[in-house]
Formats: sequence, C-alpha cells, structure tokens
Amino acid sequence: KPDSFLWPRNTTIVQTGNTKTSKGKKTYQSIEGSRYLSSRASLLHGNVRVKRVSIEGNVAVGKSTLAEILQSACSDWEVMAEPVQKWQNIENETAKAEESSQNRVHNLLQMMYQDPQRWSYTFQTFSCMSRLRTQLQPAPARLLCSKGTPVQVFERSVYSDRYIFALNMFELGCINSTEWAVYQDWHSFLVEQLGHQVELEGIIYLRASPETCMERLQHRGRSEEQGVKLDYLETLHLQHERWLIEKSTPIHFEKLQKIPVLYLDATVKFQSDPEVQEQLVTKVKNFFEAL
Ligand code: DCM
Ligand code: MG
Repeated sequence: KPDSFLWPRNTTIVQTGNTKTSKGKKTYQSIEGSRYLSSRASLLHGNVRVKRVSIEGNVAVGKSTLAEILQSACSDWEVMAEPVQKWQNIENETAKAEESSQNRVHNLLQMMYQDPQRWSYTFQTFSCMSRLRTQLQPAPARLLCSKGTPVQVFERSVYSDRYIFALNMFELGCINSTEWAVYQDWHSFLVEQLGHQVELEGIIYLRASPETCMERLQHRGRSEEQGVKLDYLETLHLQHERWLIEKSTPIHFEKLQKIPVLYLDATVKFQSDPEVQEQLVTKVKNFFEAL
C-alpha cells in the first residue's frame, strides 16, 4: 500500500464473494461479508456501487478548492459542498408566511462566532441537521451509469460535526455538559437509525499547519470569521490530529473506527499549480479504487 495511506490497524477489507476459506474462518468471514453486503444494499444500483467519502480538514485549509479540483478531474465523482450559506441565511419559515416582524434573516454563523457560549449548541444542531440532508441526497443518475469507480464526495460530514466541532466547543466550555449530553444523544440516535445511508467508505484528511490555515482564512475574508484567533484554529487542528492520526478520540460508530484515511498535505498551494493538482488527483483516484 502507498505510504500516504494511513490504514488503521486491524483493518480487514472483506472481499465480496470470498467464501473459499477454511471452516473455522468461514463463519467469521461470512458474517462479516454478509454485513458488508447488506450495509451497502441500497447503494448498489444495478452493478454500480457508489462509494462515499468525505473531505475533512481545518477551517480554510482548502477543502472547497480540493473539492472543485476533484469535481473537474473526473466525471465519475460528484462533490457535495458544505451548506455554509444555509447557516448564514436562516429564514423563519412560519413568519415568512405571516409577513410578521419576525420575518428576518438570521446569520447563525455570525451569531456563533460573536457569542459562542450562547449560540454554539444551536449552531451545531443546525449545521448537523443540514449536513444530514446533504449526506442523504441520492447520487446523481450520471454516477449510476458510470463504468468506472463512482464516488460521492462530501465536504465534511456528520462525523466531523461531532468529533471535531461540537466536541471542541464542549472542551472549550462553549457547549455545557447538559447540551453536550443532549447533542450526543440525538446524534447517536440519528446516525444509528440512518445506518448505511450516512455511512462513509473513506475519509480524505487535508492537512496544513494552523498558521497556514490562518493565512488562508484572512485571505478568503469571510466576514463572520474575521474575529477567529490562531488559538481556535490550533484547537481544531488538534481535534483533527486526535481523530484521524492518533486515533485517540473515542468514536461511537463501529464502522467509523476502522475507516481508511487518505492523508493529503495541503501546505503547498495547490490552487494555482497544475502539477501539484495532478499529483493530488492521482492519490485520490488510487485511494477511491482501493476502497
Ligand atoms: N463550522 C463550525 N461547526 C461545524 C461546521 C463548520 O463551526 N460543525 C464553521 C467553521 C467555518 C465554517 O463553518 O467557519 C466552514 O468553513 P470551512 O469549510 O472553510 O471550514
Ligand atoms: Mg469551505
């Protein structure tokens, strides 16, 4: 396996249809194998299995840029963007119909950054709900006709919502222990109920130093983020490292504990370098094929 693949220890890739094993092993493999097959049943369209992968990484590291590169690199890949605009632009649906004074647009992203203690729990609830909607969207028809390796690529996931952002806000004291208990309760319940519909086959971890992310954050100039301090990006960086490199974050979903992770170095600017872009695409392609 290439060096850049960080395969977790104990990962077994179950080969479908692999039943020619010794008797003792067969039981284990057929149980694992049938679970493998059934967990993907609804993602099988004819003979096409659409793989699902998320891009994870710190704020402003370059996830959207990578997503755009991947989108134009291969017609077998469909990128699902992070619904940031939804968080910046919340309308009160009931008030809208009534033309009342409550008919205001709320920017929850801004509220969260301005008063994290008050708004972090609300923000994390809303961002995870909108993420669920994105992750539940069916693959486009184009992918189902693909002769290659069709992949749905998500910018972040319900897993980074919890194991990066919500956890970080709890550790920083912006989400209190009651809110954290409530969050974890509904998150576990929903993810377990939705099962394979929100499962991923792999994760791409786009990594750069918090300093580099800070530069990129300032350069992109999203107004809500202008008060973000390097300290905060450092805490988010550590959360990514714990979850995806050290694997010390306690994870509550079995499949996620064993998920293959492709590590990509985003230190070099890939936005304007076709050669670097090509190398990234090749690594991603090999990763997708091996999943
Ligand atoms: N964000 C957050 N909590 C989440 C998901 C996202 O606070 N669960 C914030 C971090 C960024 C913005 O939303 O300010 C997403 O931007 P980016 O994609 O560059 O990380
Ligand atoms: Mg982005």
